[in-house]
Order: sequence, then C-alpha cells, then structure tokens
Amino acid sequence: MLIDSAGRMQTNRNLMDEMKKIKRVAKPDLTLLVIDAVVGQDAVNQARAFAEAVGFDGVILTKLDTDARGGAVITVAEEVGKPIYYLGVGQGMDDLMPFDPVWYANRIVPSPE
Ligand SMILES: Nc1nc2c(ncn2[C@@H]2O[C@H](COP(=O)(O)OP(=O)(O)OP(=O)(O)O)[C@@H](O)[C@H]2O)c(=O)[nH]1
Ligand SMILES: [Mg+2]
Repeated sequence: MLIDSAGRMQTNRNLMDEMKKIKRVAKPDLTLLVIDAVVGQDAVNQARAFAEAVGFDGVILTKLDTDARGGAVITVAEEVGKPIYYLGVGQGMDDLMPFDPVWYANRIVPSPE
C-alpha cells in the first residue's frame, strides 16, 4: 500500500506534527521524501527538517526533465545519508525512473559525447 501525504512546508509546525502522527499510526515499511528539483538549495533545508521531525529512508527527486538539475540532493545524500530511489522525468505514469547515478551525473555535468 502506498500512502501519499499532502505536501507541506517544513516550516509549518502543525503540519509537521501531523506528519509525525501519520508515521506513528501507519508504521510504514519505507518512508520516501519527494523533493522537487526546482526548489534548488532549499532541498537541503527540507531534507534536514524532515529527517529531524519525521525521518525518511530515501528520496525521490522530481522534475529532472526541466532546467533544474537537482544538484542539492548531493548535499542531501551526504548530510542525511539517504539514497535516491527514483528520479521524476515527466508528468506521465511511466516517468519515474529508478535512480541511475551515471545518467544523473551526465545530467549535472554533460559529457562530450
Ligand atoms: N515536468 C515534470 N512535472 C512533474 C514531475 N513530477 C510532478 N510533476 C508535475 O508537478 C505538478 C505537481 O505534482 P504533484 O504530484 O501533484 O505534486 P505534490 O507534491 O504531490 O503536490 P501536493 O500533493 O499538492 O503537495 C503536476 O502537474 C505534476 O504533473 C516531473 O518529474 N516532471
Ligand atoms: Mg500530492
């Protein structure tokens, strides 16, 4: 079963408390934080706040089909120490791809070929 919470700002204390309760009650096997690549470096603040308040096992990074490169997840991976599970590359059902580090590295720093 997949539980999709409504989105929330990490600065909204009531909604973060609600998220803690969802996790406490639902006892999920896996908790994924969805980060929109368009938010830039704020991804790091989001991840820190969610790690502290709720805890998560990994990240889905969306909107890599846009101009955003999502480089902040490198800081997230280093600081919070959680893997990236999927990359969002479009608006369709099939546009979640399993994280491929080589594809992602090329997306950030394009190789000559
Ligand atoms: N281009 C592109 N659009 C995306 C991607 N992921 C989501 N979107 C679009 O972004 C918009 C918001 O996506 P949602 O999945 O509703 O975002 P959300 O974070 O669940 O939003 P709330 O539930 O309202 O907090 C929709 O129009 C999606 O189609 C992506 O990887 N690429
Ligand atoms: Mg949603």
